[in-house]
Amino acid sequence: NTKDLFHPSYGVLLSPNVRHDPVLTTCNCTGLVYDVTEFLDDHPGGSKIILKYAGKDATAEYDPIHPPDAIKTNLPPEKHLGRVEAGTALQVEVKVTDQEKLRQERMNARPPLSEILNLHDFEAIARSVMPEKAWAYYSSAADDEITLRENHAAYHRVWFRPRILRDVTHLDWSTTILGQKSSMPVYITATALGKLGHPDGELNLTRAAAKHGVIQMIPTLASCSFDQLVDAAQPGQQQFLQLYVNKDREITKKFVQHAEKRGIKGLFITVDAPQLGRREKDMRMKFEEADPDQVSSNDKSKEVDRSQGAARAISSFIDPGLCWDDLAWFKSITKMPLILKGVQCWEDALEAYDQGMAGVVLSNHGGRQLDFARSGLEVLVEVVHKLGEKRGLTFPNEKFQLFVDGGVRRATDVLKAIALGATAVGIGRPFLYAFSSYGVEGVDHALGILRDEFEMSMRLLGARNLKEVVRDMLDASSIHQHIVAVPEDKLYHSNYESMQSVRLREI
Ligand code: 173
Repeated sequence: NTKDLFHPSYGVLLSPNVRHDPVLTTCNCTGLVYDVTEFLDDHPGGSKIILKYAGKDATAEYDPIHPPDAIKTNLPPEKHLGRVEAGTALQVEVKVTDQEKLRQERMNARPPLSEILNLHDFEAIARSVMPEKAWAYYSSAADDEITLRENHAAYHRVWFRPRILRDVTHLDWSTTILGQKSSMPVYITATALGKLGHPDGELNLTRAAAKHGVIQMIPTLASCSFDQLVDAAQPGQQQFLQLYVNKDREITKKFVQHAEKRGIKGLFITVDAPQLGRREKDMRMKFEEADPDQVSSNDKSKEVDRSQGAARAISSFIDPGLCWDDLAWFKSITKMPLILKGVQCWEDALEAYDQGMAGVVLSNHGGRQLDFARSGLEVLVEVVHKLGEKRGLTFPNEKFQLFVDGGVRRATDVLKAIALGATAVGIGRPFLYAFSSYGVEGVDHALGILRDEFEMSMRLLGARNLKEVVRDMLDASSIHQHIVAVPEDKLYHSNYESMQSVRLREI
């Protein structure tokens, strides 16, 4: 009896791919029903949210924040109650709000991709066309978002010293990252919950990365399952894995060894998130907040405070006890190159080198962790200097590779990091914005823009390949000055037309 399956105390219906169908007002009747009664207290996101959807189609809320294999992994087979016959399920009204209708209209008013000229443009469009919750989650950063802004601003304090009269007819900006070929010194860095922005989630990144010969770093908290993303890769396409370390090391061990078997070429262990930063924009969204009237939980201590935002709700498995002593264990369970992601000073970079890591990502997690952490670019300068002084290393270095992420929007930004000694640079949010507004074509276009920018910038810099992008091509003397005053050039300014972001067409 279908009605029993939907008894409000336990039935949760999950049906794939209903979320982005704007005309859908009832549940998809090929859906599956699960008894989650006994799982309630174990749900990392608390029981409230499950009870809110008990007896209803939970797919739309469930899908973006759980990988497809989450049910199989967490719920014993006897709790999989079965499939609902077409037409027999309770018809669950999914109201399309006025706000959602407006969003759809804005989506239809997107300019064609040919009008998207740079990575900033994707951000301007995504802001208007993404679901509000998704925008809040992706764009938010810690506290006052000072580090978020500094990440980009740091690039403005580094200037070029271009060289002239070199034959720049033929150019090559391809490189090798951890021994893997990449068409540019850029990789797609890990960002969680891709399906908040687009039904195909991180698959958009896998597909576009294949086309452009760039490497994708698969996030632990992808909306798509790890295997889905690996399966989607083309022959020869390489992927890295970003790892959040579980308090239960057996789970982590299994995941890491599975990743190695599946051909992952580098393990990026996140070390800057023993607790998630306060992303207030996301928190205010009160992600999936349960309706208090419908909640009948009498054990408040088991509840997760949902006002803490999407990320915090699903991050309780991350081990704040992770420490330097664990690195030997990682070396014992995998042969993949190990990279620490989220190193923020030369002392820790040196320790990582001494402990045999293959590299470090100088990163502050896109400004989403400790506010007033310095930019990766600034940290790069001190790391190159100090590791040279202490261990005689020169960069870029095959054996110990330096990566930077955060605030990168232009090929010129990337080239500054390369000239300072980085092997490659990670770009995250811009690709999320690209697929959230244009799907896989958006990411394809974004990578195409970067390619074009590399071509022009290398030619104008007088560098025919990345080996020729050297420290002497930069003036980075202001990098440690967090505010640089420049005398205002009044004549110049009076002639200067302020820049505009790309705009929606008339609605
Ligand atoms: O930055 C993040 O939002 C992030 O890394 C994360 C961590 C835990 C859960 C979801 C996202």
